[in-house]
Formats: sequence, structure tokens, C-alpha cells
Amino acid sequence: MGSEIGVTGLAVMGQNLARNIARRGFPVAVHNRSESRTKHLIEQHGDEGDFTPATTIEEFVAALDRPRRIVVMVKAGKPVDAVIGELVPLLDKGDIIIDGGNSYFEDTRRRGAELAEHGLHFLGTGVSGGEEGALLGPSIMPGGPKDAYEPVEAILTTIAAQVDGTPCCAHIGPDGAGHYVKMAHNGIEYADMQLIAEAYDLLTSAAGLSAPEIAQTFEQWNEGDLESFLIEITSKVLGHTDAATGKPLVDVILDQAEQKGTGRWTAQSALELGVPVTAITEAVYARALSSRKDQRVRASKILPGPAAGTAPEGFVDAVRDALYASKVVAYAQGFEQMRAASEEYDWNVDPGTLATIWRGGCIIRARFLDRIKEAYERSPELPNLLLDDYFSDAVANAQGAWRKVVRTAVDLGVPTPAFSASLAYYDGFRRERGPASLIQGLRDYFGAHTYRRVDRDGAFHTLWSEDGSEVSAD
Ligand code: NBP
Repeated sequence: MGSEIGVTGLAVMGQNLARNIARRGFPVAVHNRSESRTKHLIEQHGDEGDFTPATTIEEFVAALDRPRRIVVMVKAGKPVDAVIGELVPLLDKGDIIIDGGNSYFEDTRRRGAELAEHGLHFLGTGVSGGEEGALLGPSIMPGGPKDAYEPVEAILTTIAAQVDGTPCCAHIGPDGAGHYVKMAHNGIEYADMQLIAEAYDLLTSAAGLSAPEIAQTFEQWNEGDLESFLIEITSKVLGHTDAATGKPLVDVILDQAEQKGTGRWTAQSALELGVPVTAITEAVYARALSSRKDQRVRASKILPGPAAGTAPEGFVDAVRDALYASKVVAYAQGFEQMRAASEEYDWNVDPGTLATIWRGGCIIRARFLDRIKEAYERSPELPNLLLDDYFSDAVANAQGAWRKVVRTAVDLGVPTPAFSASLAYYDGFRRERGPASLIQGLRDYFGAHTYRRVDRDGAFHTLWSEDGSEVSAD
């Protein structure tokens, strides 16, 4: 009897995933390019389960039962190709490689096709929840051939987070579907964090609250509709005091947000698919602007803002409602994007399944995901969450507060790109008729791009530089 599964790549994620697998009773072979990580894992945690440490990749492969099930948990990009390149000559037809890193979905599609030529199965698998999730139960999004998922289903569903007895793991679809939805999950996470940061900024800059006061506010908000992992940890981060200075830690952290690329990929893909994911894209831009610290310092001395003012009465509650409404829009956009990608690539992704497996384990886990799950149960083909009664009521009820917050932000010069973009999207989405008629008129004027009419079928062109008459362009 060998090991049922192997994990190669034992940095923080791989190590914790291997421990999770072993703790659940599955014998696991472990390997890392640098042996020190393997040794460290066995020395520190070898008694937690049935580990088989391997020094070389050959030893690692030889330790596995067939079909071999190998989780690759190395840095996304070239390292994944390097590891796959080492594994392929050692594997047999029907063996399964599971890439559990944050790989770009187009890389996953390429790798799946290449490995299929060798008779090998490839599961591009999103794993969310950070290091704690990997150890205690992540949300797992496997994508690839369904018959490759079946031999690993028992292990993956057992190590995943469980909510109401349901594992936070399900086969997402073929090809790059798993890594796509993990990317979109991270994009939504970007938007969620940006909205939280804007709420914090408003409560600081407009309402004049201190970090500990805002920590308490978030703690209260976490008892209502906003209840979520991110709101919970926001209150913890804001409530933390820096040991060196005695100040709130958040006040001594440099205000430059970094990014590893999944938010940018989400926005890029959305642009290609033609899906407006304004909250996610604004979140990516806001991080980019935050990183221009030198320019911002210079600009702060030159560019004037409005005269100082105060926030209106009831502002704190209004920010909460605006946050919720903006969050509904961000999720509506993200889910629409996944639906569009599923159609484009023929993946047949079920959005209700995503809402179900994101209720636990992952970074965007929230009470809210139950509402999304219910919306798709009511209407599996729902094109946009804002068309569901629960969500349309939620944003309608919040809209007075939402507008007050965005208005106040504009008046006081507090930037709220994601709040504002979400509200603008809402206003654009809810209008039967918008101003795009003028855009079509302009396009026809300078480029003879033609337009369609509200009262007749067909394409038309106006002879702008002649007598202004209209001709059929069909
Ligand atoms: P890292 O992304 O920091 O990668 C380090 C691992 O990659 C080490 O095991 C390293 O081996 C290995 N590696 C590299 Br780098 N180049 C290699 C090569 N050419 N051949 C073989 N191995 C190579 O690890 P991580 O933070 O544990 O993340 C793993 C994956 O999970 C990433 O895709 C990440 O984006 C994703 N992820 C991370 C989190 C998180 O919270 N950190 C959450 C969700 C997903 P070495 O020890 O020999 O250098």
C-alpha cells in the first residue's frame, strides 16, 4: 500500500494542505524542491498522520498508489510548468495532476490540453482560504475532466470546509473552469476589500472616528446582513494596537496596497467578455493609485480639495447601508462575469454551486452567500442578481443612504471609486433608456458605423455631409 495522494510544493499552502489531508486519515506522500521544507514538515508535524517524505521527485512518484493523484502547490507561472515537466516522464496513463495554485486559467487550459495528449488528467483547482483555510478546511474549486475528478472527490470533499453538512468543494466544470472561478472569486475579494476600505476612509475622514471606534462599528455590522469573514477581520485589524508606538496598527501601516495579479486578470477577462465589472476594476485601479505614493505626496501639497465639512446626521448607518448595496452590485457583476465566461468557453458552470461552496473556507465567505444561493435556487437562469426580488429590495431599501454617502464623499473630497461606480452601475442598469443613442449617432456621423431605430428593423445611416437624409444600410 502506498500513499493515496501526494503533495509537491511545501511552502505555506502545500504544507498546510498536506497536513489537512493527513489529519483526515489519508496517507500522503510529500515532496519539495528544496528538501529543507520536507524535513521541517515531518519534524514539526509528522505525528499528525501518515506522511511519506520523499527527497526526489522519482521517490515521490514511486510512493503513490495508482492512479497517482498529485497535488502541485508551487508558485504560479513557470514553476508549475517546470514541475509538470519533471512529472510527465514518470507518470502513466490515467494519472491525475492537480494544480492547486493560483494559475492563470489560460495556462490551465493549455496544460490540460498538453497533458491529455500524454493520456494524463489535469485538474486546475482553485483553493481559497489562505494558510488557515488550507489547514482547517478551504473552499476548493476543481476544474477539468469529470472522470478525473471522481478519483479525488472523496479526498477533496473531506478536506474542504463544511457548511450545514455540505462540503465547500464541487466539480466546477471542464478545462479552465476551476481556475477561472477562483480568479473571479479573488476579483470579488478585491472589490469587497476596496468597499470596506472606502467605508473605513469615510468613517475616518468624513465622520472623524478613530480606528478603535471604527473597529467597534464593524463588530456591530458583523451581527447583521454584512456578517462575513472580511468584516470580522476588519474589526480585528482596526482594533489592533502597535506595540512599538502604542498607536492603532492601521495608522502606522504604509498606505500602499500590493497585488499578485488575480484582480487584474479578472478585469482583463471581463473587458474581453464585454461584462462591466466596475467595482472589481475600480478596486484594481485604487491599488495602483495607492502605490504611487511619491506622486500623491507631491499632489497633496499642490492640488486643492473642497472646504472642510462635516458628515450629515445618521452617516455611520448610511455608510453601512451603502456598503451593503455596493457589495450586492459587486457580486452581481462578478457572478455575471462567470456566467459569461461559462458560455464563452462552454463550461456549464452552475452559479448556485459557486455560492454554495463559497459559504465556508474562502476569504469572501459570508451570510450573504446564502442569499445568493437562494436566488439561484429560485431562478437557476437568473442573468443578474439585481433582478432577484431579495437583492432588488435590498438595494432599493439602501438607495437613499447610498446616494447620501456618495454625495457626502463628493462634497468632502473623499474618494469612493467602488461605492460610486457601483451606484452608477445600478443607475445605468435600472434605466430602460440611456444615452447610448447619442453615441450611435456620433459613431454614424464620423465613421458611418450605422445605427438601429426604435421604430423599425434594420440598420440605417444618415448622409451627414450631404442632405442629411437617412438611407438603409442593410
Ligand atoms: P509560493 O507561491 O510562495 O511558492 C513557493 C513554492 O514553490 C515552494 O515550495 C518552492 O520550492 C516552489 N517552487 C518555486 Br518558487 N519554483 C519551483 C520550481 N521551479 N520547481 C519546483 N518548485 C518550485 O507558495 P504558497 O504561498 O504556498 O502558494 C502556493 C500556491 O498557492 C501559489 O500559486 C499561490 O498563489 C496559491 N495560493 C496562496 C495562498 C496564500 O494565502 N499564500 C492562498 C491561495 C492560493 P522551494 O521551497 O524549493 O523554493
